[in-house]
Amino acid sequence: MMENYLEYSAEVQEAKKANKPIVALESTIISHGMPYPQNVETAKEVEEIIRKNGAVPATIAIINGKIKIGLSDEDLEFLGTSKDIEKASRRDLPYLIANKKNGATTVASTMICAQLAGIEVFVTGGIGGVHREAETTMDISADLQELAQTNVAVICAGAKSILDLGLTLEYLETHGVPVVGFETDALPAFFTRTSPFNVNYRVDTAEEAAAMIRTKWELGLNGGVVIANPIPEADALDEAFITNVIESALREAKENNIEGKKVTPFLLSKVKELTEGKSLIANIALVKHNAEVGSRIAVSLQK
Ligand code: PSU
Ligand code: MN
Repeated sequence: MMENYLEYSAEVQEAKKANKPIVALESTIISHGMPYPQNVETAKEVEEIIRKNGAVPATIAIINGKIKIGLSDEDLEFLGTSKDIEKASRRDLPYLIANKKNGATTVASTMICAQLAGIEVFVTGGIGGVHREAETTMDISADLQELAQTNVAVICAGAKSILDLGLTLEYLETHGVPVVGFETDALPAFFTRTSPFNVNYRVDTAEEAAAMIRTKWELGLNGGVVIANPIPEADALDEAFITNVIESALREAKENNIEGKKVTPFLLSKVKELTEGKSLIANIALVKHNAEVGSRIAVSLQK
């Protein structure tokens, strides 16, 4: 049954047969997170980093109604250039797949597809979370609900402070999702290595991270683990600068009555515009760093 929905690249198919470590990658970051051509270039470089670290990359997207696990260069080019790729989260999957449409997968839907494909590790930039003023808008990313129930470890650089990071941690705690710092005690905030919050636990090696992830699932504690890996020092942005930028982006979103799934892309593109490209450089650097750490964790989990 599932074979009707899933389509593996030859590389991923081969890796599955040989029991090699596989790392899932999302595609919203390609279609909606970065401009062309940096989006496609970064996607390819990230895949290469994963290969160099002993794992096999599986970038995930919905193409012509198929859940593709592992993409060709043509697929990446298509996702990076086409204007009508839907942002596909959990609720969007059935419609897009039944109607043979195209969709770029978010953290939530990439986790779903990774689990369907038997992939345990997923590398991305930042996760969605509880938005500021969610107490009235109820805007909480489906990513958090997915982390509550789907058995995939997500390696990220924390979450952007366009969100309410405190409420995001509270939500994850309620749902039993451990937030683990990789070589850090502070919760990283995407562009910065720290935030006013701490992670729940700290690990200093890929082996420690893998042991904790394996233990969670062996105990039958379903759901994900967030591995928060701070942006490299040299690429981090100035905290006061990025705070100002984010405040302006939030103000503009409010003035324009942006809501629903448009909120996050709107804020991300405003941040990009207001930082004049600095955020893009930081974004690329942190994703590459996450790919390195994530593949080491995937290799360790496979042992
Ligand atoms: N945060 C980022 N970059 C991103 C996203 C979030 O810093 O690219 C994307 C991810 O795909 C994430 C999605 O899963 O946005 C969350 O969207 P929403 O808040 O609508 O759930
Ligand atoms: Mn939302």
